[in-house]
Amino acid sequence: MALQWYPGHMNKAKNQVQDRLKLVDIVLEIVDARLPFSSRNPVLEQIIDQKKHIIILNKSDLADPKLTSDWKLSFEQEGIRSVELDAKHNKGLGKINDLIHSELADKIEKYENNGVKNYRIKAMCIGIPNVGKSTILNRIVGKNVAVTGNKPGVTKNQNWLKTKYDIDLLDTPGILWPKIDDPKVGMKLALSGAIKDKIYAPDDVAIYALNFLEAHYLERLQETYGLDKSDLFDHTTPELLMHLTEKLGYKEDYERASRRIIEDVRKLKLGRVTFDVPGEFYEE
Ligand SMILES: Nc1nc2c(ncn2[C@@H]2O[C@H](COP(=O)(O)OP(=O)(O)O)[C@@H](O)[C@H]2O)c(=O)[nH]1
Ligand SMILES: [Mg+2]
Repeated sequence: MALQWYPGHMNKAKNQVQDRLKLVDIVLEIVDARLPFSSRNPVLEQIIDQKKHIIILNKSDLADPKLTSDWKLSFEQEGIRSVELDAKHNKGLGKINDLIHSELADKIEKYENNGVKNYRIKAMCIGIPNVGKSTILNRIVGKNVAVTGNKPGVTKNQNWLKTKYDIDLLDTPGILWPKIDDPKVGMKLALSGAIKDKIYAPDDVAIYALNFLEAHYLERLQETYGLDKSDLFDHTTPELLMHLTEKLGYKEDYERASRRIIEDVRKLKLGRVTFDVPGEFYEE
C-alpha cells in the first residue's frame, strides 16, 4: 500500500479533534456523496462517544441520486441521520439546519424550560481532506462576519463563526485522515480527486474505474466510449484499457488514456456515479 500515515501524526490529529469535540453540541461529519463509506474514518465513531452526530453527504451534485438515497437509508439503519448537500451550488443548507434542530430538540427544550431563551447551538464540521469542509463553512456563514472571542467555560482562543442560523460553528474544521487499509478505498479516493494523483499510477486507477463501471454502469460506459458488446465481454480490464487507448486516438499511450478516463469520470462524462454501494463496498 503506497499511502502511509505516521502514528504520531494520526494521534495529534485525533487529540485535536477530541479536545474540540468537548466544545460543541453536535458534530457535522462531512463525507463525499460519491464515497459515503471510503471518505469516512472509523476513528471518528470511536472518539465521538455520546456526542450528537449527523452525516452530510456533500457533493451530491456529482453522486448517483439513487445511491445517495440508499446511503441515507443505510446510515439511518445504523442510527445516524444524514442529509445531502451540494455546497458548490448552495443547495441543501436549510435541510441541515432542520436536521440539527431535530437532533437537538430535547436539549433545546431543556434549556428553554430552564429559562434560557435563544440558545445558540454550537457545532463543528469534521471530515477528511477535500470533502468540502471549507466550502461548507463559507456557505453556512454567508454574509455574516466571523465573530471571534472566547465563550465562558470553553477553551481560550477558539474562534466561532456566527452562521445565518441560530448555530455557531468552530472556525476550523476537524480534519481526519482517510483509512486506506483496503486498496480499493485508495483507488476510489484517487478517482474522486480526494488524494493526490501522484500517489497512484493512473493506469491502476483507470483500470479500477473501468472495472467498477463495467459492473455498475455498463450502459453508460458503452455509450460514452461507443463500445460494442464484444469490446466489453471478450476483454480483460487491462485489455479494455488498451482498446480504449487506441479508440481515443492515443495509439499505445495508455497512461494518457488513463488520465483521460479519470478526468471523464470526474467531469461527469459518464453521468453521476457513486463508487461506494451500501452493503457491497468490499467486493465489487
Ligand atoms: N461539485 C461539487 N464540488 C464541491 C462541493 N463542495 C466542495 N466542492 C469542491 O471540492 C473541492 C474541495 O473543497 P474544500 O472546501 O476545499 O474541501 P476541504 O478540504 O474539506 O476544506 C473544491 O474544489 C470545492 O470547490 C459540492 O458540493 N459539489
Ligand atoms: Mg479546507
